[in-house]
Amino acid sequence: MSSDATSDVGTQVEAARLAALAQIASATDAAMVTKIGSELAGKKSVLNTLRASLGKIQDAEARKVAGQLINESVQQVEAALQQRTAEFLVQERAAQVASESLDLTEYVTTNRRGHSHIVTQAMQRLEDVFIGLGFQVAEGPEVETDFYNFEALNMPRTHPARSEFDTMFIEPFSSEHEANTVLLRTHTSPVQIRVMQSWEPPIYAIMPGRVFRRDTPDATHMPVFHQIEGLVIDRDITFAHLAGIIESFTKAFFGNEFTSRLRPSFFPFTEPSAEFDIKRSNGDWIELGGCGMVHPNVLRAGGIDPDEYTGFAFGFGIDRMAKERHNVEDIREMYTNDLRFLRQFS
Ligand code: FA5
Repeated sequence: MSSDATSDVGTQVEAARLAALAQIASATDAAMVTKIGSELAGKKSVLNTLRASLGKIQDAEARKVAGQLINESVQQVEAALQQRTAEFLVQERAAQVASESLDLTEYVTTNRRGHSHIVTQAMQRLEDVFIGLGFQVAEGPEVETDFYNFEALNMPRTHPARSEFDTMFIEPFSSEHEANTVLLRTHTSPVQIRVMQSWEPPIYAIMPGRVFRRDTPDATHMPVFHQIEGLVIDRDITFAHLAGIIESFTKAFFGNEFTSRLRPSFFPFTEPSAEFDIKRSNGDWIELGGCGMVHPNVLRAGGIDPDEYTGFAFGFGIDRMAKERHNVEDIREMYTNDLRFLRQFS
């Protein structure tokens, strides 16, 4: 066959090569490239079937050239298939990584500053108010002895007032203590004794802290709650000083629309004793704590001469103060650790 046959085969190879490359270029994903791969470069592909027409070329040299042209074209198509597949794999991997990536900036944009718990805030505010009135802050242990929690506070073993404090006892740590004499303090009043024993009068002290009672939780009670104790020991201290401090404190802590009253009551460690109530101008009276003039027996237990010094003491429930200040319905809400509730008080 003539050079016509040669150029005919050459034209067809060139057309098949270009068509294959165009098809590869227009593939839209790796799966499609795989699918068209065998059609374009496999045994039954147009290019390979053109090998059958090589026999029509009589000139050996021309046949060889045409055969090489087919080989080169098949190689080119195979290379284009490989390259296209690699491109798609890179693209698909990038898309997968992008879709699976975690947008950590979300944490940054929604991050908030934490804040103290509503009861801690109340405690800090109470400290601020009393420090402003000239008081110093003292602390005592949560695990106490019978002596500090009861005995020194004028409640000897058989005193009926002990039953008002539903006490949690602790196994003594050492033989130094008898059974049923180590306990979780039921109030902050034992710190009064510790302060009197270690400070010289005049004493103007507040003693905040956690206290424990076997109380069933309800809207106004928790088995673990907080109190702030106050103690003033000086010369010529009278009940009028106590009433004055309580009213100043009420206005400073709760605001000017609140007022306080003292109602006669009984505590073994104070005489006379009173209950301290507060009221918002349009609300009901709420009991916040007890107070009174320090009993002479308590002064003696603290090493202070009752003929030389007098004093007053008070003990308020901090949780109830926080509850009233923020109009919280139920004291238990403050301890469920529900962030939606707690975040209201930042
Ligand atoms: C006392 O604990 C006396 N130590 C207070 C005191 C101190 C009187 C100094 C005189 C001189 P009482 O048991 O009433 O008193 O408790 C005082 C306050 O603690 C209560 O008025 C109340 O506000 C709060 N409180 C008592 N029990 C609970 C409880 N279970 N949960 C939350 N708050 C309580």
